[in-house]
Amino acid sequence: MGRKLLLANDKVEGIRYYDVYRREGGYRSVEKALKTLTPDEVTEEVKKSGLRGRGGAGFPAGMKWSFLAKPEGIPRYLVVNADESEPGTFKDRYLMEFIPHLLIEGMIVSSYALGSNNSYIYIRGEYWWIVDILEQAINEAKQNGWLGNNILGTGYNLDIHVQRGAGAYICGEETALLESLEGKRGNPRIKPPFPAVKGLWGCPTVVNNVETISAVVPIINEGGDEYAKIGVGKSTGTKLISACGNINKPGVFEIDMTISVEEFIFSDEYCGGIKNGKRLKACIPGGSSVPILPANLLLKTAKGEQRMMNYESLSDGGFATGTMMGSGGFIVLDEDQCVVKHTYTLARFYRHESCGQCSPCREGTGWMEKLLLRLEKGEGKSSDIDLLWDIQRKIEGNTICPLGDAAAWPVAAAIRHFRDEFEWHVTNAAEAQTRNFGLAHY
Ligand code: L3W
Ligand code: SF4
Repeated sequence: MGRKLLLANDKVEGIRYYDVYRREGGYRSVEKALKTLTPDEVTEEVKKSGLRGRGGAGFPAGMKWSFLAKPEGIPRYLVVNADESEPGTFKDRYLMEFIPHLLIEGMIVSSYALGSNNSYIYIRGEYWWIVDILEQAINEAKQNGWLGNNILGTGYNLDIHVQRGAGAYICGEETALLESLEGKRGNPRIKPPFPAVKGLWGCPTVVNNVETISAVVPIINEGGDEYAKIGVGKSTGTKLISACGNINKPGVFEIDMTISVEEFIFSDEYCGGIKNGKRLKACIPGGSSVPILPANLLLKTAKGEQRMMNYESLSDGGFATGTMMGSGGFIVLDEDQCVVKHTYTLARFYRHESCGQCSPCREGTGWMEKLLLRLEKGEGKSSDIDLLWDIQRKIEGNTICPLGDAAAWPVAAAIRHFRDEFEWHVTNAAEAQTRNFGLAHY
């Protein structure tokens, strides 16, 4: 059983409410930070912890905080990215729905470190019921003196605002999110400038994921050095994984990044093995945007070592034989699943969610969807597979935001590792045409 830092008391009855959360030790990190540490010292603890952004990119959080520009007289903002829309990813929903005060507590400490007096939670519109939960938690925190003016008599002021998105995946990209928060269409901005220099309303802004900001609470309580001792290498602390697909125990798990992928899938403590006694075929371990891996490369790296559930091991071998930790949305496929169908389902999603600003993404995602549907229906040609490969290569690295890459990588990995399955749909067209060619569901 690994260490639990975020989900240590998620099963305690009533933990959603202030009294119980406080009784369980909640808001200690605010007392410690505001009363005994300077803002720079809080940032230093986060740096020492080695915490990496939990939204998908794994960028070091403390480093991002230290990039924040601090011009005199200009407000600074903390924006929490709660626009969790990555297929297969539902860990932030769990945190916000069941332990909302953990996020609020993390936001108070983080806002203090960054010098933000107005901080925002931008939440996925479909999580409408969680807006009420968060607003209730914010009100409770305010009534008990943790928000508002002169918090704990320190002279520090903070208000937290919740803003709902309107159902666009692209608003999870940090600059599209800021555009949307400003009341505009959620089109990604060209970076640089990064939000840390020019963010919300042109002011310096840190955008961090829900899980990242929640992790600041145990970092301050235990100290950055202690946090860094958990995990391995540059994968410090714990990571939430939302597991779904053909497994016995779908759900949200907290791991300390020292366990193997095999243990995660097959042990009863986590996924409990493959459903109905089937065999493991493949897995997309980091949310739909990261490359799919066949079972052999998933469980062992190309060097023959056990693949571990951490940033370094999952990406070992690059995209030729590895993948990414991403957002921790772990999608498991059994032997009956059709990779062409899954790839088509994802391509359809990215085509629908492309904002349309860049031609390679706008046009390429549409082309990929059409070709994949044609192949899936048994109406494709062998040359369609090469055409697909060519299109994804022309998207990758040629767009304003990572949605282009996110659309290209799953297609590239599916062809790289499962080309025979694509070929099967061409050479066995008559049989492919008799199969149900609807969408795959996770
Ligand atoms: C200041 C610099 N800041 C980088 C900051 C940057 C951002 C962070 C990471 O995409 C990935 C994407 C999805 N000065 C900086 C700097 N920064 N250099 O660091 O930046 P970046 O561009 O590497 O990534 P990103 O734009 O944050 C995130 C993948 O995650 N993904 C999607 C997840 C989706 C969800 C969701 O639905 N909630 O999490 C899954 O794997 O494809 O590659 O803050 O500003 N010099
Ligand atoms: Fe929009 Fe796609 Fe370009 Fe991102 S890559 S800005 S989603 S068109």
